[in-house]
Amino acid sequence: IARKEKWFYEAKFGAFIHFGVYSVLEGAYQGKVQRPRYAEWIWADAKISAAEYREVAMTFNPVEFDAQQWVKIFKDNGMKYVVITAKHHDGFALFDSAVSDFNMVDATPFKRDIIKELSEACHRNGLKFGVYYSQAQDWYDPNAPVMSPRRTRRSVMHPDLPKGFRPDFDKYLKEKSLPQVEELMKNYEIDLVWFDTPIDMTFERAKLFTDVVRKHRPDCVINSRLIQKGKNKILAENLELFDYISVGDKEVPTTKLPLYFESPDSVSTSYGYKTYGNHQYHTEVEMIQRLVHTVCSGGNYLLNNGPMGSGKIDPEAVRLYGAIGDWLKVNG
Ligand code: JFZ
Repeated sequence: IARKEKWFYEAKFGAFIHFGVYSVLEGAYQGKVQRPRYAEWIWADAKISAAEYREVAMTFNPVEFDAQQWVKIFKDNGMKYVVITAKHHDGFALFDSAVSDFNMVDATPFKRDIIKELSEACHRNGLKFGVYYSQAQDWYDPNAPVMSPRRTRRSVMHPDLPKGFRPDFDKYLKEKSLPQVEELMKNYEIDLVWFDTPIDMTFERAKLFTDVVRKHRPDCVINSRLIQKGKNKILAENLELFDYISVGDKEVPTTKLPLYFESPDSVSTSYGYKTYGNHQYHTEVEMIQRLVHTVCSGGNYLLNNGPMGSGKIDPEAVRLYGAIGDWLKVNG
């Protein structure tokens, strides 16, 4: 049966990209070095305020960004699809958004629509194009839920909030998250949407996203992190909401799952580009083993790179992708 997910089942290997304002900071802010965590979490971890983070956005000017060149690297090394952070937890949109001006066109000197350029380059080269969208966490919007108050204090991120502020998650969903997902679906050719960290996502809330996606792009593939945590205990009542299962990072499931799966991983210990703190790249042997293990267990391997704030792809990621690509050319 020709199902809409057929291309996804056959893809096996894709490129994940974490790119945003945090790429400029490389895991440190004003001498505060981020230790083990992911560089894309720097706003929360270095206790930056929204006003300060907006200042950082003003320095985000990736003049070396070249969609065609990025796509060539992915394609030459056997990757069949690309998933990029259209909006991560920091609330910054990499696309031209009328819903929030905290976006690439309105809040940075670069003013170009990264999502438009990259989606077009992917399709020109026969790759599928997907967007990561943080549907629940959004540090820029005080109405969005935070992971845990200990990790991410709303009052630190938004020092001007009135005392006793009561966040209204449904207001955030209605005014930002859902309209931005709708913008993405209407204005770009999107083949896959990658939701993440489903804090407080009930079935009813998740259904609103599924409906918006399927209304505009019935063939768009949706991942399980819309509502399920990155674990493999999938609730039967949620199966109608998504098309495939994103398992935990670097994980290969050992139990039979009710749907096709994808395992996300990164070339290093961070997703966003990082040079400070305890930061290490994996070896090419580790990467090839994980790719083989994942694909032989019946899933897709989604391997992340974090481009530099300049827009240049991390040379070490290029080298590791190249090593995998070379291996695939002989053994694939
Ligand atoms: C999430 C994000 O918080 C992170 O910044 C990155 O985007 C990553 C791909 O996704 O982090 C997670 C979420 C779930 C798991 C691990 C990291 N998990 O279930 O193993």
